[in-house]
Amino acid sequence: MNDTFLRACKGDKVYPTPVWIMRQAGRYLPEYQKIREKVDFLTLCRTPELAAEVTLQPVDILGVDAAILFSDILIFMKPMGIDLQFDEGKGPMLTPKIRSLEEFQKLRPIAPETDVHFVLETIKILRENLKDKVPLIGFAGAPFTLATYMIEGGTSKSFVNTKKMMYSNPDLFASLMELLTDCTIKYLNAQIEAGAQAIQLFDTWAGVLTSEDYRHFVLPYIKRIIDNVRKPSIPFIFFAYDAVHLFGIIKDLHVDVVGIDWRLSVKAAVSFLGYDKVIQGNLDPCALFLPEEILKEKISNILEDAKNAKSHIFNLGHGILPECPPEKAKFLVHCVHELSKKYEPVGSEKRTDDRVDFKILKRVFFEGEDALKIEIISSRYGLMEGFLKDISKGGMQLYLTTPISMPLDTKVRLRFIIGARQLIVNAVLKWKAPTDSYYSGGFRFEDLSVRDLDFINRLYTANLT
Ligand code: 1CP
Repeated sequence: MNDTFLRACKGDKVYPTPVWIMRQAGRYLPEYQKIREKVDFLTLCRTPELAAEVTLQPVDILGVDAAILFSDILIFMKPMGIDLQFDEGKGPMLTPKIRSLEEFQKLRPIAPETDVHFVLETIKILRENLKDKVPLIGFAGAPFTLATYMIEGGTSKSFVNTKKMMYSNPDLFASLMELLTDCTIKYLNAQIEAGAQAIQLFDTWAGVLTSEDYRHFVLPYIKRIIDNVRKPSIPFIFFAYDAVHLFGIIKDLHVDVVGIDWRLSVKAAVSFLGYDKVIQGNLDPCALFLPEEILKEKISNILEDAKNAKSHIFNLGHGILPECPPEKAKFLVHCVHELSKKYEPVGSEKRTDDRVDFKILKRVFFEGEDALKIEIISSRYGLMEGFLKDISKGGMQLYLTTPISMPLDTKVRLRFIIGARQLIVNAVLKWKAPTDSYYSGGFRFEDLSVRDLDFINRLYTANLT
């Protein structure tokens, strides 16, 4: 199976960069439209053989590196007691609107195995069909986004009824969020049980809240979902749309991947979210209307920016538009695969046992000498603290204050992070026996260019606060 997507989710730098497209099964594909001529959208979602067929279409037609279950975030509204209709061109319509305690009390929690058995069957069919192809992503809508549809009765511009309930009846709003959180946890775990190999949580309307309100009214529920769904073997992707102002909150979520929309450059997003994050995104869906040469340049810029991220999964910054020519989507996938190959390390760069980020905190005196206090994130050993000394062209000394047992000779890929700048070098660590207060070892740099050396020299003179 092509596992580039799953490996990238877990933080491996993968070449070529994996790519999938939000709403990749959809109206822009004539093959999808052909099926939709015969059945309406909800029937399509509720018929496992057909839902599986349209899920597979973009995998076969575009060559994407992941499949996403064909369904909708609103699919469990009906079992909750809400009538859902999709009228052509109008988007979803939900009745009754949930605006009072009486309406809320009529809602039912879902039992995925019976209420949305068709989704679970679709997943099973897909896993069988995708065996030698690509991994399958399951998904759900985040409680706030679902709540907006339930309160507004459909899509909205101002979300006035949602905010009105949030401010004037916070208890009712919290009860609705609580119920939706329970349903989402059950629903996502049922998808995992059925075979979903990664999960994406869509918080499409997160951005309409201030960061203060998001933190207060929404974040606890997001955290509860992550705590109850995320597993080491099942990467968790969090996608919030139009949410740059929420990056300070999103950055601390315990997720594997952060999906970003198209508004901010990947470079800026990485510096806000941190170099230890896997980023998914973020070409503007409208960029697919550009002439090929310019489109290629935009894709190339994103790949270049993403060099700084822990790892990168290419995607659009939001769903592909029904007007998009399918050949442009094909071109996109091809370009991502071709253009990202050049970033693959060659020769000695490939031999890495461990990947270590050194976050330089401040200059200090250590053992009577000038040193750098560092926070260390090792792909093998996790978070540690220590000091760096004797930094030179050839190598440096590392002192760890966190006890670990490490092989005597470890090949590592070191990333120095100082403010928004960073440097990646390959090194070999020769580990010495520990003393009472710290473990120490010497790094020998394997390849260090003159420019890199300059960066290292600057580490010592940098004004760290
Ligand atoms: O006419 C049609 O064929 C229906 C169009 C359509 C499709 C193809 C809708 C109606 N939903 C979907 C599928 C869908 N929806 C997927 C399938 C998997 C994929 O290929 O990506 C997914 C993941 C969704 C998720 C979804 N539905 C979201 C979150 C993602 C996002 O776009 O931000 C939201 C907000 C919805 C609600 C929804 N469903 C459909 C529409 C047109 C909308 C948006 C309405 C609005 O603007 O409020």
